[in-house]
Amino acid sequence: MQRHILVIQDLSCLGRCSLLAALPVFNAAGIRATPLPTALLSSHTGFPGAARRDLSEDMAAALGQWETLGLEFDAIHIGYLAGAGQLPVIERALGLFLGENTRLFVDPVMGDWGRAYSYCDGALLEGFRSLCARADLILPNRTEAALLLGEPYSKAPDRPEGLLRQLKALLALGARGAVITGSNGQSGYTGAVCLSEGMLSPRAALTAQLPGDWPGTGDLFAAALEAALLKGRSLEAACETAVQFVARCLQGADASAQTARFGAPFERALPWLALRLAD
Ligand code: PXL
Repeated sequence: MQRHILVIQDLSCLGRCSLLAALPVFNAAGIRATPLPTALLSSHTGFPGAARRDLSEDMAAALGQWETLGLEFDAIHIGYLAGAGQLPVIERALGLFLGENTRLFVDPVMGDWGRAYSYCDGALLEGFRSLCARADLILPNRTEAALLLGEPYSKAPDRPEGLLRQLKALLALGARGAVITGSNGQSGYTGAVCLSEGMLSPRAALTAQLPGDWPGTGDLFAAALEAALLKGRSLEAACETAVQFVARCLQGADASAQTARFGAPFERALPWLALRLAD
């Protein structure tokens, strides 16, 4: 049976992040992906002057129709929300579609490089904390992990003990698995560390840090990792595939700020991912 995922995050028209990145990745892996857009933006927020519309009402209307259609999902991904005001409609979506065999993936999109995005307030942080507590897997970056744990963001080079402690603390919040992504930009490496209830020890998947400040790499990473999990791979193997996929998206790409802000040229790495995740 073809796998089916409900992808709840924004549609940003320019900048190849969120839905624009996630849907092709799932599709290349042979997974059916149904979007529930949380917001419509003319571009991601790294461009000045992005026009932004909160789609809460449209989400409720879509759920009203979908409720009558007997839909089933193997997984639900929750990413960028328009704000804490959307938590009730997210709850409704989970009430309708989070079945016993549905995996919940939460990417608590709240900030990057040590700074919370301006739309992230205490209510959204609390909302993401409780969503994370119910998740099968959460995928915070280093900034978001610190926010979830109520810790200051550390600019110091990554230390394995520190990341392990954070992974364990994230599982203590209630999540059954956690992946911390990204790097502090100083070590020359980037990638992810993961731990789940079923693993004896944490695992790291690393790659050389490539130049450029690319929006959407977290969304590409999350989609590739979730696709691999839905294709039956272990968390450790899925992490490795997702790290390699993002590296292949960026290898040799023009990393000038003028180009990179339009997002990673992931299209050329999709055939590799499709082969890697073929049945
Ligand atoms: O990739 C995360 C993300 C998602 N959605 C919007 C964003 C960003 C990061 O800046 O601006 C609208």
